Amino acid sequence: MSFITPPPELAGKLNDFGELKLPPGQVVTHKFPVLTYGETVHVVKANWKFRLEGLVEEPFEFDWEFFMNLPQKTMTADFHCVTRWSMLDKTWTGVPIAEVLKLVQLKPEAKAVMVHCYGGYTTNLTLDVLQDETVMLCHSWEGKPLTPEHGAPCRLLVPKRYAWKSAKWVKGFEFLAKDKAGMWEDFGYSMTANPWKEERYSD
Ligand SMILES: Nc1nc2c(c(=O)[nH]1)N[C@H]1C(S)=C(S)[C@@H](COP(=O)(O)O)O[C@H]1N2
Ligand SMILES: [Mo]
Repeated sequence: MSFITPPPELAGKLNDFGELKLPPGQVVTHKFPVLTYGETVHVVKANWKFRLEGLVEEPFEFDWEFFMNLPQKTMTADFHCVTRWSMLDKTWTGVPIAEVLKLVQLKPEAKAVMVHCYGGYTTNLTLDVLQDETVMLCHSWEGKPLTPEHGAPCRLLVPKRYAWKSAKWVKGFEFLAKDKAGMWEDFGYSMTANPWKEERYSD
C-alpha cells in the first residue's frame, strides 16, 4: 500500500512513506558499474556446477541444465554498493532461493551460509537473510544473460544487503552452525551489511 501518489518521474523511487528509496550515504548511478576484487572469472555453462553442502542431510550438486529447469522469476530490485553507488529498479531473472533450498534438507543446527565462488571469493550470510523472498540465483539482468564481468553464468542477488553479498560466479553454499567471515568481512567489512542501517564496517 502506498500513502502518496508520487509524480511520474519518481514512480518506483519512493517507499510507502514518500521517502526516496535510497539508503543513507548512497548516490544513484544510471550505469551498471563493475566492482570486482581481482580479475573477471570466466566460467562456461558446460562446466558450471552448484553445490549445496555443509550442514545438510545429503549434499546436492546440480548443473546448468538442472538449474535452468527450476522455477524462474523476474524481479525488480535495487543494488547498493558500499562504495556508495546505488542502482535502482533493474530487473533480474533467476531462481528464487526457496526453490534452491528445497533441494536439500538442512540440519537443524544450520544457522548461516558461506557463499563460495569460482575464483575463490567468499561472502557470508545468516540463514534468515539468505531465505528472504528477494534473494535469487540470477542468470539474467534487464532481460539479457549476465556478462562475464557481472558474474556469468550465475550470481547471487541479495537486494537488501550491500552488494558485496551478491556474489558473482557462484559455485555453492556451505551451511554452517555459526556465521563466519567471508573475504571482505575478514578485511573488516560488516558481517550483516544492512544498507539502511549503514552497516559498512565491523566495529
Ligand atoms: N565473486 C565476486 N563477487 C562479487 C565481487 C567480487 O569481487 N567477486 N564484488 C562484489 C561487490 S563489492 C559488488 S559492489 C558487486 C558488484 O557487482 P557488479 O560488478 O556486477 O556491479 O559484486 C559483488 N560480488
Ligand atoms: Mo561493492
